[in-house]
Amino acid sequence: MKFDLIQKDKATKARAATLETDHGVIQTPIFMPVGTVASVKAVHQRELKEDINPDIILGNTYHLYLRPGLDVLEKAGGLHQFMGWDRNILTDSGGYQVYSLSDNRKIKEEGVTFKSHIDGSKHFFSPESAMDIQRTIGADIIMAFDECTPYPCDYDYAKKSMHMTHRWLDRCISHFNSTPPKYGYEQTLFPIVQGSTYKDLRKQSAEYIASVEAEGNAIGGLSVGEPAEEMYEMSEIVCDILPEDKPRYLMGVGTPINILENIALGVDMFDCVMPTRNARNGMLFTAHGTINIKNKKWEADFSPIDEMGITFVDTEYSKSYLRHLFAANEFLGKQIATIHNLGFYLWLVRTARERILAGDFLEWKIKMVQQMDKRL
Ligand code: PRF
Repeated sequence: MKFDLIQKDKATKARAATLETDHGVIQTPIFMPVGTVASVKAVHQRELKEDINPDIILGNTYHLYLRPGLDVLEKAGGLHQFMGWDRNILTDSGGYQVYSLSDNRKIKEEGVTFKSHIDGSKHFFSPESAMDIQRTIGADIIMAFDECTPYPCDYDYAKKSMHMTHRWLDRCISHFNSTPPKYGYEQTLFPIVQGSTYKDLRKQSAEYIASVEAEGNAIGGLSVGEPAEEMYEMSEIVCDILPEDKPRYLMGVGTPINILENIALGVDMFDCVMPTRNARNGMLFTAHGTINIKNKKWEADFSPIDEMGITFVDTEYSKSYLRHLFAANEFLGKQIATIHNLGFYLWLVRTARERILAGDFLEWKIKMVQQMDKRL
């Protein structure tokens, strides 16, 4: 993997860069649409590629391991082939989804036992198996196996958990290095900083993660219920320690405002279910605030969904029509809303990049944050 820092913003810590893997170039800052079960929910590949146009999407080890399972993925020749996506894929390691979705999970030094949320069957993930599974899924960027602590989390637990995540990282690295990629292209492992909302732990964890000299680094354990200000404070401490010449990925973040604030602190990569999940519930993100399209006020509003027209759905359909689709519980409503939201998120990070390159990112960010902090 190759990372080129192209421009550092003068007024903030924002950066514009490019990241290159065997599946192509990723221009950063980037937002990665979430495709948990080998599908970015409600979006066809053609719309994803041509209309939304991200350089990379995300998949989940936990879900893909349970269904369709590794046999099918391996026979397909990996996830890219299986789902018809020839650009980059990043997979999360499974730990986080085990904690949030499965029943009866038990976390031990050796690994985590859990019951499938699908059929209750029992499974075990370890740092080693998380590497093997992600090798088989075939993502370009794979994540270390970590524990994401809940919020709030007492200091002693956060500290113990962070040290275990570091020991798990050592196991991930040695196992990863001793197993070759399966499909002929390179895979890259990103370690994850933890440490809850404690400054000293965050600092210690970022120093440890930096010391292993991976090709890219991630920040976990944030956006789990803490106030946004606390997230920004932790993100800043960590970004200031992580190496400048490697990409920084903030996991599971967030709202459009969270994304701009974290870009300003030096984060390059983001993912979140918010644009897709909220779309399916009728919530639209726009440059002028959020819209609940189910609201009666849109009943006879025949103006376009979004005057900006970032994707074709924005001007092809009216607010009134989209509201009707939601009222009638039509699949198409969810599809339109998802394309709109992902189109907007990708526009946001692309424009952030343009503003960084043009040298007026801060002014633009301040204006956008103020504008977007509204309900329409
Ligand atoms: N760890 C992993 N995946 C994650 C997180 C984490 O801490 C988060 C936290 N926001 C989202 N996804 N492995």
